[in-house]
Amino acid sequence: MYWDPSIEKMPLKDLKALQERRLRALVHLAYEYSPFYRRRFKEAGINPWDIRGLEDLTKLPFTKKQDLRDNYPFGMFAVPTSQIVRFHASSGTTGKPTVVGYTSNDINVWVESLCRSLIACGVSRNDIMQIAYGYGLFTGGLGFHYAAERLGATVIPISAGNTQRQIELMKDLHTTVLACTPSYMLYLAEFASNNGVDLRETKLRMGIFGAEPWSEETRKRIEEKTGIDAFDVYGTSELSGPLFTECVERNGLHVWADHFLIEIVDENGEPVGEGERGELVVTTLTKEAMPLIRWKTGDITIMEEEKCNCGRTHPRIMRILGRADDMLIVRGVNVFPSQIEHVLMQIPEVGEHYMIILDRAESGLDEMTIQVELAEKAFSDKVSDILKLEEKIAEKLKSVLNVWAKVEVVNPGTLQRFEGKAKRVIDRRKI
Ligand code: DLL
Repeated sequence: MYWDPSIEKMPLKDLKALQERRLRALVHLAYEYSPFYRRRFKEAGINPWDIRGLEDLTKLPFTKKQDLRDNYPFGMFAVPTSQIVRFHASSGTTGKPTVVGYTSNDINVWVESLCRSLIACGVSRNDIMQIAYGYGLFTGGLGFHYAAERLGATVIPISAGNTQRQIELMKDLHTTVLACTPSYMLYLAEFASNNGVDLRETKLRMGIFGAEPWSEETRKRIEEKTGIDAFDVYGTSELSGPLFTECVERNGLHVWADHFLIEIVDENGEPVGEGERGELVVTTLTKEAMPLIRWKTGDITIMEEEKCNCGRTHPRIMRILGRADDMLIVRGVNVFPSQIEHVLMQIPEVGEHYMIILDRAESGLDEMTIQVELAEKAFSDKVSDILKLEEKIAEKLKSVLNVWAKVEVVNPGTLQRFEGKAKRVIDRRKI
């Protein structure tokens, strides 16, 4: 099923031509109406007329998170506030907040893009979608809300938290699709099981999980425990909010190339080779209020341009490994938390919840401690069993990722649970 087959299956040649036209219009608009980009272009010695085709894209400078912070709140906008119909904002927990504005057309593009994605992963107007992403300044709740309504599905706008109520409504209102972070899904499934509710006996058939990195192994665990199909969804507030999901083929997330032009670059900003991993850079081709040119998302992924078996021609990005700045460097070894998760979830005795703690030892070396919960079914109070398991996990981490970690196995239910984005890394090295 497609939302708009003429666009989703557009021949690649036509799609590229459309992108070129839109890119040319974008640079002219940005130069004309965005004081930020006019300044940027002048500093880089670029005239909008220099950008004639996609091959000229790399002449343009990158836009970075710091640019949004430096120009907070309105300095990145290309329209007067009278044309803005909504703001979303980041909480600013990792620095100064950032704000994103939307014209009515921007909202429309966002909603239509997510509608395409929802249809691609199998949501239909017959579905009842429980939206357990946070509503408010975070884009998750409202983003899914408007798209699901536009699709004609039934929305339960419950927002995140209040887990008991989530389960009650899920049963009573016959929820078929749940949208929330993967960490919240894990918590919800655990809560249900601790309260004698078998999610397999409800009407829930699929989940759309994102807003944070999660591994393929966690997908398997969620599916095994709950009997649902779990899909990945990616987006960032700067690009609008949740936007791209996997299709039923589940071999990457389709990026709607008529609105978003993507590149993958290495740490020096140079394009990586085909199929190589790097940072996702996005140019918004149609955003009006806050257009972004070569926006460095910070997210690490791989691009796939082959046409998908589902018939869609738009490129795909593979599951996000993590943010470049979330990469841990422990004793010279680089590792993403999602890679650690992937290894942990392959060990049946390990539960779904874990924490990574980084310390600096007196010797000056970095030390990583990984706390994992024992899986319910593996429960043992024999110290020797626990010690053996800790050793087994540490060995597996060493052999697969080459990282050395001290492993602490703790009882089920003891580590923190998360309703929104999980914070599983505590870095005490900087304190
Ligand atoms: O998290 C938008 C969103 C809402 C996406 C609901 C999906 C579902 P921000 O709060 O601006 O926006 O955070 C964006 O979250 O740069 C990634 O680092 C991370 N992220 C989002 N989706 C995924 C995903 C929303 N599927 C930041 N896998 C991004 C891994 C993800 N990381």
